Amino acid sequence: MKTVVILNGPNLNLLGQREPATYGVQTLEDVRQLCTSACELHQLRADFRQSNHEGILIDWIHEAGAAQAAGQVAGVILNAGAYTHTSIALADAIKGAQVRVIELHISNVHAREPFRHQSYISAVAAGVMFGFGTNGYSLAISAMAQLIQGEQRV
Ligand code: CA2
Repeated sequence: MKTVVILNGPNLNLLGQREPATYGVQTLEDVRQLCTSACELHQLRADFRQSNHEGILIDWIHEAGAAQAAGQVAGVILNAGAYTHTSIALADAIKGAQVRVIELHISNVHAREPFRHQSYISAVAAGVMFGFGTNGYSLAISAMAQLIQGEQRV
């Protein structure tokens, strides 16, 4: 059974506590449980993490790349939070680790401030999911399952 690594960046620990109009009412713990259930439906395991620190996210991407190469990890679902719009280092890590990434945002970033329209992650991602609220995590897990389907048959 392969693992989907679900990485959440800065301030996402505040989910469900503030800004419900933008991010909904579910807490990060609710999202973790949603991801565990969605992974089970696809015979996958969820490894769900959050950090407010860019370097830690980079270390986790490297770790996921090595585990993907070893056949243990399907890929990463990455909500990099505001680092999406600023971090060349995260993009370099994804490219360097050769890890499969689905970029995810809870909100529709393109309906928000112009600075949120820029993403350094999109260019190195297999796909992007945004604007579906926290249900986007479940949709991204389905997308990840489909992405690796051909690979698993070989
Ligand atoms: O829509 C998303 O998922 C974002 O990645 C969330 C980031 C934001 O900087 C991106 O542009 C879009 C912000 C995460 C902060 O989350 C909070 C949740 C509740 C209260 C305060 C912040």
